[in-house]
Amino acid sequence: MKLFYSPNACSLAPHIVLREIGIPFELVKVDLQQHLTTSGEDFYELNSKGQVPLLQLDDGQLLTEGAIISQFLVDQAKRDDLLPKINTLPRYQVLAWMNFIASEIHKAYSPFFHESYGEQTKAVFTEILNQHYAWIDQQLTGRLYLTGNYLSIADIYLFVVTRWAGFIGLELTHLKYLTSFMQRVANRKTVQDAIMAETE
Ligand SMILES: N[C@@H](CCC(=O)N[C@@H](CS)C(=O)NCC(=O)O)C(=O)O
Repeated sequence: MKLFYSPNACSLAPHIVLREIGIPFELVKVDLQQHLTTSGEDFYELNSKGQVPLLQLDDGQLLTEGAIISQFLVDQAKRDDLLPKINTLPRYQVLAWMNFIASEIHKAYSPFFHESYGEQTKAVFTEILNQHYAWIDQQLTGRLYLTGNYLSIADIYLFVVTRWAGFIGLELTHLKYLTSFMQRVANRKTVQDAIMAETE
């Protein structure tokens, strides 16, 4: 399998998942300014959305959308610790978090990464992110991870997008449950290896 990624982008989430399930994979770096891979391929030819992550299977089939790529990977690996079995409520509780993170958190960072958004828009999204993170901090009270005491793909996704708070100067250290959650996930070897591999 090949994972097309950009350093520290949302593609880090399926990258960490690949390391958690321990299957062989290849990383292909994409320059998101030029939309070119390191070998000079036009990335739009592979993914007409122009976005990472993109997963390419050994037979050439392609899958986009990070939240879905993570589900596909853990299902393939039968890792129901990272995403519980189909037809059980805990699975849909993890998926509810995945959807919340994708729709409410991930995209709320967009104004900070595109120059066309003005300061007023950034202020609005700072407020939105602060409200969501205060709520997430409450949800983490008395538990190690979002849905209990075991890591799931939702925790990995939340970790990846919440790292961006540091890049945009969003102060979250007053949220003590969220802060210890971030540290807990950051301490995992798979996470450290993935971040290191992306910075090489
Ligand atoms: N809905 C997509 C969004 C992916 C996305 O926003 N990717 C960003 C990096 S985090 C990207 O590739 N941006 C470059 C572009 O849109 O041209 C997903 O969840 O996978």
